[in-house]
Amino acid sequence: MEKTLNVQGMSCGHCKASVEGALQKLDGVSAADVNLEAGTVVVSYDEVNVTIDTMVEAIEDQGYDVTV
Ligand SMILES: [Cu+2]
Repeated sequence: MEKTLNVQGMSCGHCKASVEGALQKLDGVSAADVNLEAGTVVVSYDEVNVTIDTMVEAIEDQGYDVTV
């Protein structure tokens, strides 16, 4: 599955790395790619092992707001 999440507050390469790293640490996430200009992250994941809620929480834990 692939899902695009809208993430508020990402402004630089550090933000990109934080969000991508938090997602890639999760079981079931195979890839995460932040687009800073668009304010989005595209996540490739296995829905058997991870939920959208878990991904949202992981991003929020880094200090960013998410809209699905
Ligand atoms: Cu930043």
